[in-house]
Amino acid sequence: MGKTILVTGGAGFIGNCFCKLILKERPDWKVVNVDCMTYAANPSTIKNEMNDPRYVFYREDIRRRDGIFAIFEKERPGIVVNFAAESHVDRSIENPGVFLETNILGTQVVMDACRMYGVERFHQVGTDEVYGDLPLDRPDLFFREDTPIRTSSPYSTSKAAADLLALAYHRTYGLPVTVSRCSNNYGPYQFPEKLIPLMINNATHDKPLPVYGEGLNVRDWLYVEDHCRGILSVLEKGKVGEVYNLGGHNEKSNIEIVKIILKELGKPESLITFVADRKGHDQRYAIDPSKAMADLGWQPTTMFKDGIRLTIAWYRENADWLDECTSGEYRNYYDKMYGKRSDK
Ligand code: NAD
Ligand code: TDX
Repeated sequence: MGKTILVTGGAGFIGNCFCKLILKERPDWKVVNVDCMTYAANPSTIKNEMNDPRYVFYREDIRRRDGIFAIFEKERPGIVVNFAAESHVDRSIENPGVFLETNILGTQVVMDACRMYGVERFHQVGTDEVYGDLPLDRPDLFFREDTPIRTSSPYSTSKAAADLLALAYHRTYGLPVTVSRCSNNYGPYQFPEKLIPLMINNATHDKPLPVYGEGLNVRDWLYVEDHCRGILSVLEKGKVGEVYNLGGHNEKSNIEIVKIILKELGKPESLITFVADRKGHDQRYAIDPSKAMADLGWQPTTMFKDGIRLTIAWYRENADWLDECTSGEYRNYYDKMYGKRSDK
């Protein structure tokens, strides 16, 4: 057996894709997934991996020091990748506390375990949202690794704090840390609170598509497997103490995305409803990925037009998975977030 890699948040959208990638492409690695299964995790997401003898799952919360240390004591991972987080900006605006607890203090617990047991690498999965936003009328500007941190939401602030704490653990304690900051991901298994799966789900059921503001905000979309390959490149070729931006120059406004989804599903644009804007809504995200490309030889391979078709097809073929996510708590969430959100 080769390496043991411990992944936190491996039952979520990106962490699960990463576990699947490692199991497929690193046949002598063992994968330990630590996830407390919040609302964002659907047990069906990990059901195939559960049968793999190279995969172990622990239902544990990264905020629980005793539980996390006990897993490290037993598994002795060589590599740790921290995906676990509260990840939805709108929820952070409603309830910031849990974002600070999981995203900052949870990261601290995982890094303390790394220090105690010794690891070859701790990798922190970060976001481009830590750089704030770019103006819509300056298409020449991009986020670089040395762009100042300037956060907008409680979510991005908690992620920035976690990045900085990880880099501080490197400098202060010599923990072998790397950080990646990625743009918006899309693909199978994304929880339908995020733009693309929410719009696919609503359009499929002929429900209104709630576009915030005028739909002109721009996001830089990356297919989830390309992100996971980027993280693997950082683990295998990246330099300790460094930050790597991951993105694919794939900027689209929200309204463009919504129209592409409607067209692909054969649904009318009359389903689009413009609703009250998100508080503090970031205008534009756009990554300059040239450092990762030059230093790691990484680059995205999935074109948006192919990735979005694959994604829509996956949601159509996995209606049961989507139904599992949208039963129960989701309905309360949806009513609270969108029920009283006035039309513009
Ligand atoms: P997600 O919400 O789909 O999944 C998060 C997972 O973490 C869930 O399985 C959840 O159960 C688990 N989790 C949450 N709190 C936990 C805790 N206290 N202890 C243990 N497990 C816990 O999120 P995602 O979209 O897969 O994002 C994964 C990571 O990537 C996050 O750190 C996020 O900030 C970052 N990121 C996401 C995007 C994106 O577009 N989705 C882009 C850049 C970076
Ligand atoms: O119903 C909606 N209507 C709408 O217009 C939703 C859910 C979103 N939007 C807009 C807001 C954003 O401009 O779509 C854009 C994308 O929104 P989200 O999917 O919520 O993503 P975003 O806020 O950009 O953050 C995402 O990318 C960076 C992830 O959720 C983060 O975890 C990641 O760090």
